[in-house]
Parts: sequence; structure tokens; C-alpha cells
Amino acid sequence: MKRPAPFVSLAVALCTGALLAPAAHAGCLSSVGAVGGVTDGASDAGSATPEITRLDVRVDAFCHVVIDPAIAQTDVAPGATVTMYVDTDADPSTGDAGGADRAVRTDGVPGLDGRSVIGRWRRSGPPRFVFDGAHVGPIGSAGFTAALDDLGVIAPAIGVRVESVGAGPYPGVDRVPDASFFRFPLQFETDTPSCVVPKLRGLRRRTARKRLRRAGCNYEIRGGRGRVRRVSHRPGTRTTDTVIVRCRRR
Ligand SMILES: [Ca+2]
Ligand SMILES: [Ca+2]
Repeated sequence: MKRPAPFVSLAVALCTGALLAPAAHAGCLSSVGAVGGVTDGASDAGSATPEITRLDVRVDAFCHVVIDPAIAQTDVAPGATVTMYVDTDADPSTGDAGGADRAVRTDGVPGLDGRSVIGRWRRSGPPRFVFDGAHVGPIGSAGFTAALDDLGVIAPAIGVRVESVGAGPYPGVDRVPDASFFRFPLQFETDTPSCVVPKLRGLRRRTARKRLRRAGCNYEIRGGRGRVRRVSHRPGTRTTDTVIVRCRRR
């Protein structure tokens, strides 16, 4: 039976420092509607680059978020892209170099709109976003809407940035914000959020991943193909944090 958990609130997060410590990934039951946004120059992109003039973020009462960059042109031109990056755990040490854990890309090619799926950051192999996540709904000329759960949001705030890249051999770039993320606070209620960390040390990477999944833990496995050498939590710990597992060959 599911137990209701207390509201995840920005106020609580600011008091406890939870903004820096990822909370549990748990199913979102309800959220508090909020809107926010940031404006950007209307002529700071190249002529062949989608000109972003504003980034709007909204959350409704039913655990859905809208990320909607306003593009001066009617549509994203063929060959150009608009990519929205989201730091879902308010943790700059996870995800890409900027801390983004998810991305949704809009391509200016009919029928190949990357906006239809969520990309997840992969460290294994060449680090990159792999667009194999949940489907999202298109909003405006380049934005999208998705469930907080599908986006993998686990913190009482998300970071959002959007980047457009123009077509042609010398593509221009427009970024909003110009540096870092637009931080957007969230309030949402989740179901039971914790996992009990299994024994992992000495296990092969694949086996460790299976055990973490079975335990319902948020986790991140770092390092190569070797065995588990270090774990951020002791076995048996009940936690809502992301369990960091480090593997290496002897
Ligand atoms: Ca701009
Ligand atoms: Ca992150």
C-alpha cells in the first residue's frame, strides 16, 4: 500500500540543504502550479540560427512541466536544432559537464523531430545524450510538455537551459540563459520514496545494477567495467538519495 509522503517544498529544501542533496525518485502524486521565465536578446543569434527571445517554464497541478522557448522565426529552419537541457536533480556533479541529466531536441526536419522523446545522459561509452526515453508532447515551435516522472525529476528545483544551433557550415549558437541554468523551484507530493541499499561491493557492474533496480534505488554507476569498489551508502541503509557506485578493475 502506498504511503503519502510530505510535500517536497522549496522552503524545506532551503532550510535543510536538500537542494544540493538529491531527494528520492518517486511517483509524483500532485504538484503546485507555478510559472517562470527569462528573457533573452532578440538579435544575438546568427542569421541562420533560431533566435530565442524567451524561455518559459510552467508546472501544472498534475505533475506536468512545460518548457517552452520562444523562437523569433515561426519554425526551426531545416538543419537547425533547438535543444532543451534539464538538470533534474539540482546536482551539477551528475549529468553532462553543465549538470544536465535530460535533454529534448527539436530538429528543423519534418518527420525527424527529436522533441518526441527524452534524451538521457549516458556516461558509458562516449558520454552523450541518448534519445530513447519517454515520449513528450510538442508545445509551440520548439518546446515540449512531459510528466515530471518521465523527465526523472527528483529535486525540489530543476535547472533549465536552451540552446539553438543554426544550419550551415558555420552555425551560430543562441543560449538562454547565457551561462548556467534558469533555476525553477517545484513543489510536488510523492509516494513512498526510499530504497534499502543492497550489498554491492565486489559485484560485477551488471549484477550491481540489477540489485539496485530490484531495490528501487536511484543510482549512478561510475567508472569502467570492473567490479564495485566503493558505494556511497552502507548496505542496509534506507535512503532517498542517489546511490553512487564506483567500479574499476583491480
Ligand atoms: Ca536570443
Ligand atoms: Ca544533474
